[in-house]
Amino acid sequence: MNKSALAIILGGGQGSRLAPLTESRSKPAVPIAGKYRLVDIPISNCINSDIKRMFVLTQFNSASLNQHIKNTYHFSHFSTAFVDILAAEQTPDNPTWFQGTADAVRQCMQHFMNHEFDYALILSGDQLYQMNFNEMITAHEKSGAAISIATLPVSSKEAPEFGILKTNDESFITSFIEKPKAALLPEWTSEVSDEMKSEGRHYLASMGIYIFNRDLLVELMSNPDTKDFGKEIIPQAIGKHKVLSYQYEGYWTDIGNIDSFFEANLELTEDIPKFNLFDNSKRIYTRARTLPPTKISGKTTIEKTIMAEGCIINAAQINHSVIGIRSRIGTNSVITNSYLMGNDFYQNLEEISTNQSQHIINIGIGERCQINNTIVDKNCRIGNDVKLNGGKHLEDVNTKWYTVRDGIIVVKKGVVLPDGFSV
Ligand code: ADQ
Ligand code: ADP
Repeated sequence: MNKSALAIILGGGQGSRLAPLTESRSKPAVPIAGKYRLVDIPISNCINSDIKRMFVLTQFNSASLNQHIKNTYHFSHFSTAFVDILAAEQTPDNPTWFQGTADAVRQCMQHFMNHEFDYALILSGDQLYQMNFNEMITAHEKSGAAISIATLPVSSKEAPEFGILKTNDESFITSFIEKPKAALLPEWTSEVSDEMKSEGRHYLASMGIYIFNRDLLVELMSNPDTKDFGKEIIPQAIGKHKVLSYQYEGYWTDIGNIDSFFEANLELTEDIPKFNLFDNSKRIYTRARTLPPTKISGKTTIEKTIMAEGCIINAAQINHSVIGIRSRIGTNSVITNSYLMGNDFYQNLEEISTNQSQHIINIGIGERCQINNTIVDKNCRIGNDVKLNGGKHLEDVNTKWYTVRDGIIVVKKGVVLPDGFSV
């Protein structure tokens, strides 16, 4: 096990950009790819890099996050490995929630200081990527840097959403600007590889993945006025400390809003997805649930779809979709370009037939439904003949049952949509 690094995973602030998926759960617990949760990505990257001491910092500690971590990440009694959740606490000194990413780290420093480590590896909780952090730690050590930032070339369209930086010949960062306005961009181009140039990616962006030497982190965290890594800590460190840019060119995407979350999930259905769930050496771990195999009972046509375990499918057609654990889809229903998160439990046969006789809608998707460009959160009860047709023709709205963001319909967790409901 890598004993020099301690991982700190920033699990999320209010999570408003992923609402309504974060209305009833903390962001790290949001289900992705049909059977995982967001937090499984950084934790798996750490495990695959042999970094097995991890803290997950979250604004609120939901039952589902606790349950997931407790049931998933079991290490040997003979090792010092752990995954601990640290939620924002009100104490006499700190009456408020985390005020930003650096404030979150600051408020938890006493927990980190109980451990021996040379480097704090600070990670975001809402990114999809597979990265070996040891290569970054080696580059950090070799360069003699005090801070390293993983960086990636991006296009001018993406640049305003990121911290953008420039480096010298030795890859040390000479200047940094957090989320520059488009008008400022021409001053911020960097020399990038020919491949990146051909893709129009001329700007070096911070991936929000940092290594800090322990002593420097302690020093920087003693200043309570700095609340955020991107806005204050990093820009103020440039020129004062050696800050290395560790350039990465693999697949990496931010999944912090509904649009990018939806896209990243549906991209997993490509022939050769950029994010590879089928790689033995870079496994993504999650809870082992002992679910039954998925059963396809009807004459369902399935194309470009990933389907998790334990589903009962009678649908007519499923195309370009991600179908989560324990999903149930009724006859003649058509699911396209959608992510069904699935269900947390099965109803027993008695309950299903009692519900049917009393016209109560069962868990899952009913018969003759048409669902397109939609995310259906867990445990929803969708009646028969329901039509959910997301797309750019829809304006953003937020109702009791669903939200529309960027044309994507998000059906809220556990809602009941009556027969014939349509959007
Ligand atoms: P953003 O992603 O916009 O930019 P931020 O919103 O601070 O930065 O989030 C970083 C991570 O910390 C996310 O995983 C978020 O969920 C989490 N987080 C935010 N507030 C938190 C809080 N109060 N408590 C716990 N966790 C919290 C950052 C950098 C940019 C960089 C991009 C790359 O500031 O420079 O380019 O990441 O995505
Ligand atoms: P999420 O994180 O998706 O919001 P929850 O934490 O609320 O999910 O629920 C996850 C767990 O709760 C599952 O392991 C499931 O066993 C249990 N659960 C939730 N609702 C029910 C229910 N009505 N009956 C039985 N188990 C349930």
